Amino acid sequence: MPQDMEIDPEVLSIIQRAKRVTILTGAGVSAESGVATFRSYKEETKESLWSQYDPQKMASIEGFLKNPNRVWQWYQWRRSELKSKKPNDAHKAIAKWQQSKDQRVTLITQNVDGLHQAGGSKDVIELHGNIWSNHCLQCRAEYKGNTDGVEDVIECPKCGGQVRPSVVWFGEALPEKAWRDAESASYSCDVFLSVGTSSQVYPAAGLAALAKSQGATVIEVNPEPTESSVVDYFIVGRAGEVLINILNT
Ligand code: BJW
Ligand code: ZN
Repeated sequence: MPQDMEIDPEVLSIIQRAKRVTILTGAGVSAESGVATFRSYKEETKESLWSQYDPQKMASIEGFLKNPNRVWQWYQWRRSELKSKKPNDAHKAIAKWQQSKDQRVTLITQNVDGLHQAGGSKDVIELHGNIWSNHCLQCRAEYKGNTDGVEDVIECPKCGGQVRPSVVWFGEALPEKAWRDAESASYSCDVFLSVGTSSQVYPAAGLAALAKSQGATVIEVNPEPTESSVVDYFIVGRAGEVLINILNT
């Protein structure tokens, strides 16, 4: 989608009239920063994480308990990949939008990469945790030590348990406060904008339906059709280009 392409004026008008906008982002928002998605589309499929790694082995407590070092090393590799990544137009456009005086814009992300914060967003609701934090599996204490270059799982200094990345794996509950805030922002918005997510992973994927049940208009931004069945308007395009267009129109 070219930068100067017009988005359907009807959709733009709905977005502009909204007092409260809730944005849910997924891996597609970081794709333009060079971060691999989980279930990428078309030509990028080969590079997506789940096409190369088994989510059961890498992103579940069972996988971690079976082979903690393998999982730890995978996250260390992803951290080292992420170190050079910079926020892109999508992250920056959302951060700018959040500063609007006329609209209340709440950002919910499934991403763990911290790029929204690096792009200037504040009060980011992180549903799946943050890859830069670690905590003890046993006593849950945050581990604040430096993990740069650490190849094997660290022992918790408090209880001797295993230290793990503070992300949400399959089968695990989402952080309570983040989920509460996400539900309340979805309940109370006029427009729910779902950007760069395949809408396959629950409970995050259910927020759009929650918003719709309370009368919000659900708008999706994605270069590809998704699993979501509650979308009122679909904007085909990359996150950065579309969000800049929305903001500048
Ligand atoms: C672009 C673009 C560009 C490309 N611009 N777009 C039914 C109901 C409820 C739950 C379940 C259910 N069925 C099964 C479940 C369980 C499970 C689940 O949903 N599984 C499905 C896969 C079927 N859910 C869970 O297990 C969750 N927990 C849970 O349910 O707990 C229950 C419980 C309650 C109480 C006590 C105990 C338990 C937890 C889910 C955790 C997900 N974790 C991961 C890994 C995080 C850590 C890590 O990074 O390693 O989170 S999985 C992975 O998927 C990651 C993502 O946040 C998440 C979502 O992916 P996302 O963001 O949508 O990315 P992709 O790759 O799928 O899509 C990218 C999109 O971008 C594509 O559409 C592209 O087209 C697009 N794109 N370029 C815009 N430039
Ligand atoms: Zn501990």
